[in-house]
Amino acid sequence: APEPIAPGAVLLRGFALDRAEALLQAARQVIAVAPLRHLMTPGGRVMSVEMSNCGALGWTSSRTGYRYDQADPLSGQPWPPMPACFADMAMRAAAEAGFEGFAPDACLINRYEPGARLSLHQDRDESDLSAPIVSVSLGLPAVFLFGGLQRNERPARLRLAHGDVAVWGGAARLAFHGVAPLADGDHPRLGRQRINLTFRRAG
Ligand code: MD5
Ligand code: FE
Repeated sequence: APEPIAPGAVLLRGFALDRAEALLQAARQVIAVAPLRHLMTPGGRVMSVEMSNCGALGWTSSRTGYRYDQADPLSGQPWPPMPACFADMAMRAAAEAGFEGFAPDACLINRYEPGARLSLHQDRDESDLSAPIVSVSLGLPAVFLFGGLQRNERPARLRLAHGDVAVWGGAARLAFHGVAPLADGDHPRLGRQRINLTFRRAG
């Protein structure tokens, strides 16, 4: 059953469990073409999370800023197409959370090793902020930090485990959020890592 996290935000515990193998296999095919890499922030720091993308648009960061791009800057080629099982999962999860007709054009793949983190930020590089964001957690559990509309609000902590899907829309769409440094562990399927698939309507 969908668990409300906050206005606009819903947690679907285990929603992706029965499709996790298909998602991981498809992710492996994407990153064989568009490898995971550590991006640079505009401030000049190397991100601890490794990223890649699939779909028409991909999120990247460099000294120049954050942006969505049709091409992988590493290869100059378009990002790999979004696998059907990815788009299908995202659409079904969004519908379960009350967002009918979600059609993502961008999927960011984030890979966390123990110690990797994502500092508090807002997702605001997308042109249509009325579309939700769907995120799928795979592998080691993470402590997700869910804040308010202002950076200085102390964030709530939410454990996200293998197979959990969160849908962030409405009032939560612009909430500050992040991921605490990943605790070490050994996931039976994925070992010492967490993979997060983040589906967005970017263009
Ligand atoms: C992650 N990734 O676990 C998260 C999942 C990112 C990112 O934050 O930008 O790559 S997406 C979580 C999210 C998105 C939009 C709004 C909110 C959370 N929120 O309101 O908390 O790797
Ligand atoms: Fe984010």
